[in-house]
Parts: sequence; C-alpha cells; structure tokens
Amino acid sequence: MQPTDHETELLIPLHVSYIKALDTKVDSLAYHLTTHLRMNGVYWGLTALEIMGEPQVLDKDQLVRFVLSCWDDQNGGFGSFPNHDSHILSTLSAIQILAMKDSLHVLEERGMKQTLVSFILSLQTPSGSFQGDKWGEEDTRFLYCSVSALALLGELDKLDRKRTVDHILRCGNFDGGFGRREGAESHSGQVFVCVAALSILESLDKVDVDKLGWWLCERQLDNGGLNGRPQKLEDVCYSWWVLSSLSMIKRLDWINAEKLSAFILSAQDPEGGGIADRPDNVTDVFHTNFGVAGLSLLGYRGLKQVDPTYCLPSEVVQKLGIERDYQR
Ligand code: GRG
Ligand code: ZN
Repeated sequence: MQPTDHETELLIPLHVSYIKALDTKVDSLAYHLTTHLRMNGVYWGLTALEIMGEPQVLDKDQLVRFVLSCWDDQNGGFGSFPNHDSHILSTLSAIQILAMKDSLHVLEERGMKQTLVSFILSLQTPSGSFQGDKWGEEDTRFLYCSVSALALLGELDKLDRKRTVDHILRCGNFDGGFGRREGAESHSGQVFVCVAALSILESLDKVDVDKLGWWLCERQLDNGGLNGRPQKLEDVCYSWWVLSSLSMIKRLDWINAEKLSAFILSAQDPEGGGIADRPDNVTDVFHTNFGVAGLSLLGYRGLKQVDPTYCLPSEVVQKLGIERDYQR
C-alpha cells in the first residue's frame, strides 16, 4: 500500500488554518472552558506558526494588547486571561509572546518591568526551589519558567544562581534523569525543565550526560514514538521534551530520527489539521506545537530552526543574545 501524504509530509497550510481557526471559535463552550490556559495556548499557537514560517496569521497588535490585558498591577505577574490570578506558567508565556513579537520593550516603557522581575524572584523559596504562584506548589517546572523568564528579560544577574543550581541537582536521580522535586521519579518533561534551566545557568558540566543520554534514548519505542518514562505509552509531545534535552546535552543522534519523524507525521489530522498525542486521537494546539517543534529539531525541510532551551525560534533567541551551545 502507498503511504498517504500525511504519512510522509508535514501538512503546513492545513496546520496554519487549524491554528488560525482556534481564534475565531469564541462562541464555543470549549473556548470559555479553557480560559485558564489561554496565555499558554496563544504561546503554543504562535510558536508553531513562527516555526512554520507564517507568524503574521495572528495580528501583532492584538497579541500585544491581549498580553498586556492579563497583567496584574498588584503583584507584577501575568494571568492566563484578564482578571485571572498571576502564575509563573502564564507569565513565561506572556514574556515569550512579547519576545516573538519584538515587543519586550513595552514592559520598560510602561513601567512594568521591575515589578515583573520582583514577582518572579518572590517565587523562590529558601531551599532554592520555585513556587508557581503565591499558593505555594513547588515544582522544577516553575523553576525553569522563572529562570527562562529572567533570561529573556535580561535580568538573570538578579537570581541567586548557586541556590538555584544546587536545588536542580538535588532533583537528579540514580537513573540519570530528573524529577519535579527532590526524591520524585524521573520524567522526560521534568528532565527538559531541569536540563534547560542548567543550560541557561551554564551548569550542564555538573550533569552525567552519558547516563542521562541513555535514559533519554531508551524512551524511543518500536513504533518510533517516545514515551515520558519507562513502561508508558508514546506521545508526540515527548518528541519535544526528550529531543530538546538530547540536543542540549549534544546526544541528538542517539535516537532514530527517521522513525520519530514518521511517528509525528502519522499523528496529523489530514482533514481538520493539527497534530494529536498519537495517531487517530483528537488534535490540540499543544501537541501541534510540540510536534512541529520536534520536527524542526530533527531538521525537517522548510521549517525555521527552534531553540531547544527556550522553545522559541532561534532567530528570536539570537537577537536577544542569550543563545547557548547545542547539537543540531
Ligand atoms: C516553554 C516549552 C516550555 C515549557 C514551559 C510547563 C513547562 C515549562 C514544562 C512542562 C514539562 C512537563 C512536565 C511536561 C510533561 C507533560 C506531560 C505530557 C505530562 C503527562 O504526564 P502523565 O503522567 O503521562 O499524565 P505519562 O506519559 O507519563 O503517562
Ligand atoms: Zn502529550
């Protein structure tokens, strides 16, 4: 049997239309049920569009206005939607959107930058870990978001680097991976956040990269897809969490790129557009972004280069002068 187009080609125009249409379904129930993820969703959609070379599909002024409308002038952070509480997850997405739209300068012009930096720094605990917001949940995801946000703002020198790096290293496990906090199981998503934070803090020399590289490449299953931890199912988003980590530790060639690329392409919806977590499941903008970003790391033709540490177009990161050393 001949393979169909969606098994061999990334259907770029269809995915662009799919992302564009998400913005117009404002009367749907799903739109209103997902306001708590809106800022992240805009970041995922815009990043995918940037990598596919079609960023103009979303209007720049409208994007910047939306981001600014989610700022909390009381504590300096960004929420996911106007009048929502600030959280570091939405705060990083807000900063990333402004960075992609070359608009970080508005933070200074509007006198927002110093309170924003104070908000981020206020989330660090005495042990070096980070909370996501004032309510206190701690996770290495929040540490990464804070470190990445400070780097994008050019304010990394305000961070207590040693306290931060020591905490990340304490979250490392016997198997070479990292968990969400000290003693927690290794998971590819947590490996990404810990490795990327160490990359930003120029401390990857403190990691046993061969051991970590083995754990990461063992995530590839016979069907070509990657899982997040042993004995679990493959999922397109791990193409990002695992591959970007391998790229940062310069072991990208330790997985079978051809098989992974075929797995990601097979999870496309050839009718409605978008990419799902695995073939024949419903598509969403999260997996569309991480599928496209994963293909970019694999050097898929026609895609813009993505930066493995910041998950932003390399051009944006280079312009800010914060790029680290990777394997492409
Ligand atoms: C800017 C790229 C970027 C990220 C921001 C939020 C964040 C920082 C990183 C998330 C890292 C992470 C923990 C990703 C994993 C997400 C995921 C698919 C979790 C699923 O976990 P389970 O237990 O699934 O439901 P498995 O596959 O383990 O069965
Ligand atoms: Zn997933």
